[in-house]
Amino acid sequence: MTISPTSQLNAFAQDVLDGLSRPVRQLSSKWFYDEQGTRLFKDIMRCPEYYLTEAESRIYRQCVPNLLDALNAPAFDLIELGAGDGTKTQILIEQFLTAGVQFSYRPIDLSETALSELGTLIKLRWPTLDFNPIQADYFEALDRLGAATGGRPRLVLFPGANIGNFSPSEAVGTLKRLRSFLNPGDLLFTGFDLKKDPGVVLAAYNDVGGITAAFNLNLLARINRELEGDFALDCWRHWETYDPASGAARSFLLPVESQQVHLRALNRKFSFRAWEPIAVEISQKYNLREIEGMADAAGFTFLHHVSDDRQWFTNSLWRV
Ligand code: AVJ
Repeated sequence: MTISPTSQLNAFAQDVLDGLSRPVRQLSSKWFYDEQGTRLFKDIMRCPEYYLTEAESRIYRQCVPNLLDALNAPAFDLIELGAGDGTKTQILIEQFLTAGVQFSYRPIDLSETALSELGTLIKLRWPTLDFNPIQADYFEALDRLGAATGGRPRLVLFPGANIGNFSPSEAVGTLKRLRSFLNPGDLLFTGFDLKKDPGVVLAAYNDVGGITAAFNLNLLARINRELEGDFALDCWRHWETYDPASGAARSFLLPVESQQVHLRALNRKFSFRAWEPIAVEISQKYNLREIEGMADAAGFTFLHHVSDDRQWFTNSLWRV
């Protein structure tokens, strides 16, 4: 099942219109992941500065006994919110299979590119695995999955600090809503990036190779491609900030000179003053205590954290 391309295009167009019409312009980071954006994000994951992927992989190599213990069932459904190319998830799948538990795998992602690559990989490596990807928004997908699980508990993975793309209050709202789709006994295993040396965080979103800059600028390129825009890409710069008090890393796109942008497909023009920012992404960092508070605020029971040795990243296990 996939959403029809037109409804996705309309959602994108609507979001761009709304975001660019605000007093402080804003574009949602969820639109980063078209074909080029998906490729650029894979390059980010290989940047030496981008520590998150490796940290979570190390956690995935050691957490499976904890997960199986908490599940305490011979069979379960593995649901993944924002699966991407599933490289890390394969570490878990391998171990689940070795442990001899029965499970289905339902990765959810907005990126068609990521899901089709993931599908190719899974079918090659584990042809008999019960695998069924859903290309949609998290909640649209959960809605389609419905409540019936035949008594099998669900293990929901929310990996990669994807939750960091919400502000703390939006994150609690999202987690509450997520909980409303789950049954008592279901588990949620969420990746959170932790507060740390601000220099380390800033470098991760400001790599010297300029991959993150290209990734962010691709959003304007996507608007040019899909909405017939004429953003003068050479005039835009990537700017990253990190506030160690709130834990918010933020990305902005800034025009070095004033310009008018015409989105022909929408028949709309937008004027930008020089250096007038578009806010494009928040990557929120937390500490362990804040995460436990979020579990509580969202109505989950906190079980435990699995963190990497440096305490740079944690995956937190909660039960409904
Ligand atoms: C995929 C949301 C986890 O915020 O760290 C990486 C996306 N943006 N570099 C993050 C991202 C710039 C990433 N997440």
